[in-house]
Amino acid sequence: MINETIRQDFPILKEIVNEHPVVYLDSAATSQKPQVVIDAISRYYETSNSNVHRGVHTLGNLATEAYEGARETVRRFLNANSTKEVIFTRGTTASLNLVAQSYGYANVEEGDEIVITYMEHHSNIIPWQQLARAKKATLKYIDLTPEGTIDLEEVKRVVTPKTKIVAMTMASNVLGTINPIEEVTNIAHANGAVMVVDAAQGAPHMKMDVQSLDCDFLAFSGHKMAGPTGIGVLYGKQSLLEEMEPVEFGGEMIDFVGLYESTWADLPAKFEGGTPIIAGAVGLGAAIDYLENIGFDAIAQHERELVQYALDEMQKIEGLEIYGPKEAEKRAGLVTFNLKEVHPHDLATVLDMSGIAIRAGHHCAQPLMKWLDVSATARASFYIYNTKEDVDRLVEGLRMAKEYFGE
Ligand code: 7TS
Repeated sequence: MINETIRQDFPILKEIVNEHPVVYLDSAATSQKPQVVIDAISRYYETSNSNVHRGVHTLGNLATEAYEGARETVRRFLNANSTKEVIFTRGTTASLNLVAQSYGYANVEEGDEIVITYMEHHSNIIPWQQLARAKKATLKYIDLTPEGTIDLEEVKRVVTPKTKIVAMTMASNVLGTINPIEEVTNIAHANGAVMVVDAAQGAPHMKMDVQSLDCDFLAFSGHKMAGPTGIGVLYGKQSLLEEMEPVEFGGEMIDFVGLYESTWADLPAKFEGGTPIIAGAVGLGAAIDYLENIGFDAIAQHERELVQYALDEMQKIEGLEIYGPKEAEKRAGLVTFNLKEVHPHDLATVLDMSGIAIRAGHHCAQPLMKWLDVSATARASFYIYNTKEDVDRLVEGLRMAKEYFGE
């Protein structure tokens, strides 16, 4: 169960910010890291650091074991069939770009369609815009219901036999909405399209199962799930990855290099050109172990309770508008809002004076801001270490800000 002891695992939560104990409510941007993850990275550098896959000396073997062990941990977390389906990348953005540049460029042709939604993060929009432009394909958007959810009838209307790729976020980093990925995947497949899942806001909060989702690709970042920055994952079905071309060429990813042409290594090395992110993978493996030890059901339950409490308390503040579904069950652990007449940047600055860290801006989702008809919003996002007291501090801070701005 989630309790006070979890907070003790995160050294940064003891920091004082502007003379107040920090209240960190920006985990959707990046989560904090528990001591076990920090230690796993230090221990790797202290005891096993070397380059991987060189297979001659002992440290090299230890580093390879640590790196490939982390890949097995990710495979288990995703319930993927094989570690060949787990590609380490720099993060969600790199993973999605890899799919667009490799699978997309080889399979999308003039007149084809790529389908996304209005609630995507820029990193699940721009790679597809670029691909559509290069291939003279059409980029189409699935509209949202007024409460900011996906309606499967709308998905069926927009996805057609011309659609080659459907790309959708598992959970919105602004609305919080959790999307029906399995059902959308079925619609994509019925039309002969592949399904790409942006799990940046899913993987930190819920158990993944790529086999039951049946998605073709799935991307996530380590740093949003208690792991370090600079490491992420692209899951892809083996049959698709086998036929795809690499996008980064150099060391590690080759089989044979001739003067004028070369052949590629087997999966997953084919997509991991250059010295890989070894310490990052080790840290991600430790983070997954840590989260699994708490249990993803307990994590989801804790976040639902916090979001419900936050929704209830925040709705009592006059002039405060909350975006996205109003029921906690439909949401990941975040609340996005605006306080009437107060710019979210000013709000975030005033809260920071009390040690409360929230995010303000367009959250890398400008098309969604347009859909919401706002230029920016404020967002409080929760993770395993947040408590009802944090929500109370936020609500108190919002009330103070309201007074401060004379509302
Ligand atoms: N997709 C979603 C849904 C995201 O929320 C983010 C990051 C990304 C992709 C990109 O992940 P990256 O690790 O490659 O950067 N979202 C946020 C956010 O909401 N605030 O800062 C980053």
